[in-house]
Amino acid sequence: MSRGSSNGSGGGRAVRTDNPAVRRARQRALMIAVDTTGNGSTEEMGELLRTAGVATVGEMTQRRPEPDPDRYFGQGKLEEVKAEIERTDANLVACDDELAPRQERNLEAALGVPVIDRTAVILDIFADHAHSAEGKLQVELAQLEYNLARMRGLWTHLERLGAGIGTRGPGESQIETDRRLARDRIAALRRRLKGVEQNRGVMRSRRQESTIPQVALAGYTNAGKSTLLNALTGAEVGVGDRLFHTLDPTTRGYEFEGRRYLVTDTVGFIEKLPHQLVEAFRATLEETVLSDLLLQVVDASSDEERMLVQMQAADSVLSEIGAGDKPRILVLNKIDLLDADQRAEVRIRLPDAIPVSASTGEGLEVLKAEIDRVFEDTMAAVELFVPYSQGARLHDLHEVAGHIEREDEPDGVRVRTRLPSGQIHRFKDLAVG
Ligand SMILES: Nc1nc2c(ncn2[C@@H]2O[C@H](COP(=O)(O)OP(=O)(O)OP(=O)(O)O)[C@@H](O)[C@H]2O)c(=O)[nH]1
Ligand SMILES: [Mg+2]
Repeated sequence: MSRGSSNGSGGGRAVRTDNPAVRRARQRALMIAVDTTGNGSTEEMGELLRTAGVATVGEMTQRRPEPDPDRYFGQGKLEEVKAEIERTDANLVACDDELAPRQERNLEAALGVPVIDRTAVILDIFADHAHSAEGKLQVELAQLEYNLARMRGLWTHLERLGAGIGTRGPGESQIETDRRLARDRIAALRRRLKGVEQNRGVMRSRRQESTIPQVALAGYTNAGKSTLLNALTGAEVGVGDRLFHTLDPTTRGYEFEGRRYLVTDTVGFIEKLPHQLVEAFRATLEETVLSDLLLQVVDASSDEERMLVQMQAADSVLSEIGAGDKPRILVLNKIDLLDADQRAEVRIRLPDAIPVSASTGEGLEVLKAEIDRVFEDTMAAVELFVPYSQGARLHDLHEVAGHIEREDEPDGVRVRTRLPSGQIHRFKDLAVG
């Protein structure tokens, strides 16, 4: 692919804003994106920037089979970007892809303003939203790993700035020292995280030993998972109209027709979630893997294409963390924002999905009944004998079992019931026959 061939070729588009609030914003980004498919959207990157507190003053996309390995865009297109930076008074360029350190360096040299990539923006949002000790450690680890790869680039940049004014730039030894410090810190963070994870592991295994069915909320960030947790269980988890509002897992319970359920809300998904974050948040995401059932929450008010993209993003993260095969219920949230025609349309398009509104409470009883039904489906018939000496286990049984048929005998109780497949092993010693 000759770099020149893409110069100024019609694929680009530019938008500008005259919104005074945007013109006043301190960080004013010109967004750049390579569109490899011809129908790529920069909407998500715009939302990420908004969440990070950066105004978008314009965007330029270039249609090409893949980004230029050295400078992301073609040389001619970069000239256009430069002109656009002038015209929009941008003080930052934000790239809707993860840039190789070399691409980032070359772009900064060519454009004369700082260049940030998609991963840096997401890391920044996570850093801002992390509240728990564990969340903070996870984010710091992800940031260090991201920075380690770029450190040489960073110092080269500083050296260049220092050149000519008599300052001595940090030499190779300084770079090496910094890399070593970063690696030491990474190792220390990993150790501390392990400690925190073990702690949470204890709580988790206690929860798992309990016989209560575990439901995990999964889905695209901002789909309304936390709002749904609150609506189902009466919890008061924070909710916000921004991406990645929730980073820490929260578990709460509710009861439906005498059976108790635990619901866990955790970090949301996005397209191209940086692998450093998937790695760092693996333990948090595992809450999802260990559940019995997933509620995949989708924002029904986004248009059809966005909805598909969001469902695919969730699918790919779920399979990456090993939860691809879990029993799943698709939940179409924010149905209150749809009119009758739109509702009819999504019903045809996604007939198995349960439409709800976490805000108004519409559809929640149907959803609870569906959760109950899916659990019933995973159940198998068992016959048990519970000696009177182990009477407490009848109580355990009542927590998980469906309808229980019991017959009192001289030494204990004969029980016929159905148990969720994941729970059968806990009562194996009582099995009859
Ligand atoms: N109209 C309407 N808005 C909703 C509904 N559910 C949630 N929202 C709004 O959608 C936004 C995101 O809700 P959250 O519950 O924070 O979403 P989340 O999926 O937990 O998002 P993250 O934690 O960022 O991954 C908030 O502004 C909510 O008020 C709903 O059923 N109807
Ligand atoms: Mg949330």
